[in-house]
Amino acid sequence: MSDQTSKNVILKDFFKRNVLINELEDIMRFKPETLIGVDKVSSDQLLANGIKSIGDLAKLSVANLPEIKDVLPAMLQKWIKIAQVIQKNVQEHLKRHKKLLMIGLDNGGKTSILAVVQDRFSIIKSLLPTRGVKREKLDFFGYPIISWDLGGQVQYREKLYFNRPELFFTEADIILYVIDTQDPDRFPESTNYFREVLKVLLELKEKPAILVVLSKSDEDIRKTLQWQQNVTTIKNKFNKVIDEFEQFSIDFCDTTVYDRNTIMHMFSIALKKVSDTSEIIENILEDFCNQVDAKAASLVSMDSLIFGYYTNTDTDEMLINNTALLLQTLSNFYNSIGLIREKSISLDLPLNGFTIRGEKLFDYSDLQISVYLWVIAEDPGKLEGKLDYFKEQLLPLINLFL
Ligand SMILES: Nc1nc2c(ncn2[C@@H]2O[C@H](COP(=O)(O)OP(=O)(O)OP(=O)(O)O)[C@@H](O)[C@H]2O)c(=O)[nH]1
Ligand SMILES: [Mg+2]
Repeated sequence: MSDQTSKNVILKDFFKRNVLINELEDIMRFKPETLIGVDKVSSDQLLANGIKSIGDLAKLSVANLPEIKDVLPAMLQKWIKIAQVIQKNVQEHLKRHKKLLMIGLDNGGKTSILAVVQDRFSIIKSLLPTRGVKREKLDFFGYPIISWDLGGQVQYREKLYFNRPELFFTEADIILYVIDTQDPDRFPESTNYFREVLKVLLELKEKPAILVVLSKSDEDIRKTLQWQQNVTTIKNKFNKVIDEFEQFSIDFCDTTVYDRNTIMHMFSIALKKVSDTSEIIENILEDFCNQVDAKAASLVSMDSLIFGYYTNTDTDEMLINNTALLLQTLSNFYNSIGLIREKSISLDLPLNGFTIRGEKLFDYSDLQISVYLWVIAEDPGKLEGKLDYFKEQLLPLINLFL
């Protein structure tokens, strides 16, 4: 945010005093007369020549100036250059944000998920169906994201998105495809929509990270046979579609708005797919595993953000991350009822032939949230003496990720 504020201050200098800049991306739609030095007569002439916005001005070429009545070529040249500087700044700013597309049928829970990420729980009860596309800026642990929430009602799906796909599906970093696990009647419809989306991405040569979000996986419902069958059906149907399009790597992740952790967990997985920093973390974790003869390692914060992990098998991945999340929840609970005074734990879970151990590394953010290193190792004793090395290697990188 502070970065955006400083950009606004610099760009503001190009505009007349009374011009209010709320959102940087709106600037390109401002009229030419909002720029300092563009008088009303010139502005009207620009408009008469189809130059209606700063964006239109930026598209002109100084080498090939159009002739415009009452506007001196030198002035026009200057305005074009200013518009191009503004455009470059705005584009650079927007590029730093990850573009997140929320896609899925109406009533799937897309807008609710975005509300939870922003801690706006109270609005969930009164949410109305999203009309068209709603763009929003989010800040996920300091990670700048622009979310595009594509309302899933049939009129938008059929008449809007696929008529001009390039307006909606290009340059996305992450797609969260949301499906309501409690609504089996609509699984076929959702599968078809998912296929259409992949088809259009293929045509546009776009390759975002895709996560299929199994929404409304509420704690009580998860225990029912019906829900478990529903999830199996969804996975079977979606995997068939995924097989049709080899080039996409797609994961599944279940969430419920009644447990914020599930949503933070899902976002961590999605961001991990597009973040270089977590790749670096993964490399260091691999290196560390080799040094201490561990077969898996994961870095998890007490509020369930998985910073990165290294595992060789899917089973180990499930084992380490689920154990970490569950034991940390348990530790938070013990802490809340005063059974453990310190917010720090070192947990050992001896299983057949190996141990899962969690060691507190440090606290992050003003809220002092603990971050733990979890490992699966035959001999966790080898971890001792190596933790300091680990802290020195990893801490600077974690700071990058935050
Ligand atoms: N039980 C349950 N209900 C949920 C969950 N998430 C969302 N809902 C409910 O599902 C309904 C639809 O949620 P929305 O977030 O508006 O759905 P959407 O996907 O944005 O729908 P459109 O905007 O029409 O595309 C609301 O009544 C929510 O309260 C969940 O995890 N569990
Ligand atoms: Mg919505």
